[in-house]
Amino acid sequence: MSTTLKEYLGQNNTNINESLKSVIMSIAHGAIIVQNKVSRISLDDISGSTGEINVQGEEVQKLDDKANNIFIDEFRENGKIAIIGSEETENGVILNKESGEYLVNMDPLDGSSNIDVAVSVGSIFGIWPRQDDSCLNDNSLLLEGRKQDAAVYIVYGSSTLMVVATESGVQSYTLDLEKKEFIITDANLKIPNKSKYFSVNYGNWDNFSIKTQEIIKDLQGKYSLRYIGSLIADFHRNLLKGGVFIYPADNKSPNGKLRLMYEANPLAFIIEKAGGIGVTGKENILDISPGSLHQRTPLILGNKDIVKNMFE
Ligand code: P6P
Repeated sequence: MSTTLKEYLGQNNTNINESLKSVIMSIAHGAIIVQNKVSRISLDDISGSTGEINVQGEEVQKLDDKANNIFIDEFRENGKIAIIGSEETENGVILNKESGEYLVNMDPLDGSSNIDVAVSVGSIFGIWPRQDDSCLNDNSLLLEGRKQDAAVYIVYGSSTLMVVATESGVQSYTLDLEKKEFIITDANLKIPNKSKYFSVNYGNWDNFSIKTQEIIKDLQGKYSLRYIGSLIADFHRNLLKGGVFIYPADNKSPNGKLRLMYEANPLAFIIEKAGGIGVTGKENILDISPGSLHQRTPLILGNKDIVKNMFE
């Protein structure tokens, strides 16, 4: 008998309060809508860019915009979210000053530069409890990753998967397209002890520090290289099969490329609950005291035994 996300969250052993459950269900509902858009991108003429440049200085893909609006609408309807930070919006979006209990930082569509070639893309969410009832602004969103109550990502790939991490552990769900329900497929997801892969963009080799080049050379020959160029796809494979994802600081990106609040923090939370670790090379991602909503960070995610030895 297949257990749906709603049924699993309704069980007593999840120690997730009703408001947090409703936020996770809103993400699931938005993901079902986004999955349909992703699968029809060329049929509905929503491929390519809007012609605008976002706060990151990157071309906005039409589906970035749509995914952003779909999730913001879901969270507005939910009523439990006070404010949202998004890769696609320069400032936080205030939704509910009065009854908002949570704040969400999200990358509504990660990897969208790959979407026109049918490579897996994803949505990433960090969910924090609102810290106090004082005024809501961008600074309300800048909380350490360790303070998250939950983190969620969706992979829109050969199947559509949703991974949910809370204090009680990590679960994965697969979307049943006929029933339009997420069905649990792993109730206690853990990163395998043995690593199989390492993921890095060798195209940046000349920009890497000597230390980074030495670290990567040490991985060569021990593990197979897999690099899709879509963070969520590379992360999900390494989480399920064992492996290390490396996007370090380099001469081109001195602070790293990936964003702390809505990429590194949620994924570092998830991998730590699954038995792995997320670091910058100097410190644990989850301990960083954020300075700004779109700040970037070096990001290494993977098996503890490999990642810890890398930078000692
Ligand atoms: P590069 C996609 O554009 C993205 O933001 C992540 O999904 C991915 O991990 C990274 O950039 C890839 O960057 O420099 O290797 O193309």
